[in-house]
Amino acid sequence: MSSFFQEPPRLGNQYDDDRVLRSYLRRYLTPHVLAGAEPGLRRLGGRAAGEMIELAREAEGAPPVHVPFDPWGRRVDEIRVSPAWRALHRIAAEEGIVATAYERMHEGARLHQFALLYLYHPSSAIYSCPLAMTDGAARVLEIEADEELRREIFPHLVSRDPNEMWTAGQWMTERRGGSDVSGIDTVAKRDGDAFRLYGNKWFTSATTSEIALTLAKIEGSSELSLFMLRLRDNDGRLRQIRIDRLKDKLGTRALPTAELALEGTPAYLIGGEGGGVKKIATVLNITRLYNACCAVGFMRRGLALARDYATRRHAFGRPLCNQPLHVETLAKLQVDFEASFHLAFFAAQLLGKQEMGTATTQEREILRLLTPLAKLFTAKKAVAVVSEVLECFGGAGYVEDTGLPVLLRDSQVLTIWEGTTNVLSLDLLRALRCEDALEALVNDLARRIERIPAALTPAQQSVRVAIDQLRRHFGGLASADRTHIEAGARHLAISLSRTIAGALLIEHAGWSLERENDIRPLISARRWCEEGLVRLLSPSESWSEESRSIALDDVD
Ligand code: MFK
Repeated sequence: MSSFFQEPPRLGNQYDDDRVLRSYLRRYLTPHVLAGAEPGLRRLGGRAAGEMIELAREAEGAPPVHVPFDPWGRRVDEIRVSPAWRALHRIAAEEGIVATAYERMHEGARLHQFALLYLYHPSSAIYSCPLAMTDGAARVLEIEADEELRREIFPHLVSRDPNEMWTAGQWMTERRGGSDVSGIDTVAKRDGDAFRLYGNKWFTSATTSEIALTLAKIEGSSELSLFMLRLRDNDGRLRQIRIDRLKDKLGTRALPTAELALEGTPAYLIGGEGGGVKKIATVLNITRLYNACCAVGFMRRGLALARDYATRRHAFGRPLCNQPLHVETLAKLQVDFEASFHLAFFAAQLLGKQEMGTATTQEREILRLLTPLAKLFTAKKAVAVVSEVLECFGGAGYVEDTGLPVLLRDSQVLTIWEGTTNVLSLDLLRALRCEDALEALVNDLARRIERIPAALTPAQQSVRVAIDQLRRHFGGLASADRTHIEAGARHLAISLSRTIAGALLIEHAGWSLERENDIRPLISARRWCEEGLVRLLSPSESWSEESRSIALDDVD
């Protein structure tokens, strides 16, 4: 009998082991704030490498079940979830994953919260999804809801008590689509001071939540308005909601996602009639940044596992960590991860400032641009990085009970959920309509790379050239037609993201070299910029009959 077996990868404390996170927090949180935050970060870093991994595995292994009827034929539409899923809710509340952002004890509250989310997410079986929507709902209620509703609902959304904390859904998607929400058919009929909603929702994640935000047209109006639904009665039963079925998804299997019908569900109008898309955009902008944070969380988890494994796995007579090509592969993944990390956490910082009322006009404009960019760029990178991580494990990366394939299946949702890459590239064009936004951004980037260590001069030059190219390209768009502009939007979005990440990496590398005497951020910054930052298509390149002829060759 063969005695050969492979050593599994092991995880240490996910806070203590994370050089990139710790360096970033040291830089941007005051020593006093960091000292207050660290015990919680360290505790969660331990839980994320221990009990949460087991809970996530259990929750994945016991996906939610829809029970439409009770034994006597009465319609109940219960969704049964595993005890492990409920335990992940408890941990989220205890660790203040949502609450931290709303306690607003200091300007770095969002940054602190994103650090918690980043540690929590990869071990949460995507409980991070209900939390994202809960956070978005808390913010929209804070801004838009009347005093009474806010007093009743808001404290539950931001509670640290697992028994008091509620989660929220965000139910926009209907049969006609999740991207083009103008096709929403749900109708809101007046019922005294409140409303009742009638319609079908095609993707409703977190169907076990207590509340949901949704869009509907008030009877007689063609405009969408924003509504809040109280989903359950005092016995926890759904109120006038029929669940048709749970979705059978590629990943996110522990998360209940349903198709359902609103059959006169009581609803509260939020923020007055009309303007529904604009109001729910507040939720989307928060969930999109959660998406970015979760994407970097997955990348970091994949790397932590692959790095540890590289020290244990021997092939061709030596460990993987002594094999040059394997080391090169891990180094490239680290660079991609660091670039993504900086994009996501820069956005978190700006969001925190905006919420504290300390952001400048320019910072608010930058945040508006950065939100779709951080979402789309990190999501694409997460799929690529995690896919490569699986390859680092060879066949083991393709075997379910190693716990590795779930990382890839779950990463794929990040490119789709809350706006696909293309929808977000088009949202970038919407954000760029504010004429000063791009200028605010490139001026900010130029300032960040003014003072740098000599070793980064070529990287600095790459960012400067990229900024010039972006400025010129953007100037040229003024005379281009809409078809050409849209066709080139993804290239523009990726080029902007790469350039922003380049500037942020350079800036942090300078700080880290000076203050931490650490050369590693400099290596990442240099390598990132060497890869090339900008690939823009001229308007004539980006839309042509040539593209059409190969894109649609079977159907044209
Ligand atoms: C985690 C596990 C999940 C499990 C599986 C889930 C699978 C996926 C399920 C899904 O279906 S997820 C899909 C979720 N859907 C989205 O994320 C929506 C994507 N679509 C968009 O974002 C569209 O761009 C949008 C709906 C916003 C387009 O709608 P409109 O009505 O054509 O937008 P319009 O007219 O340009 O903008 C209306 C207003 O909102 C404008 O303001 P003004 O009235 O003042 O001009 C816009 O500026 C504003 N606006 C739009 N997007 C904004 C925004 N403001 C701030 N931030 C934004 N992001």
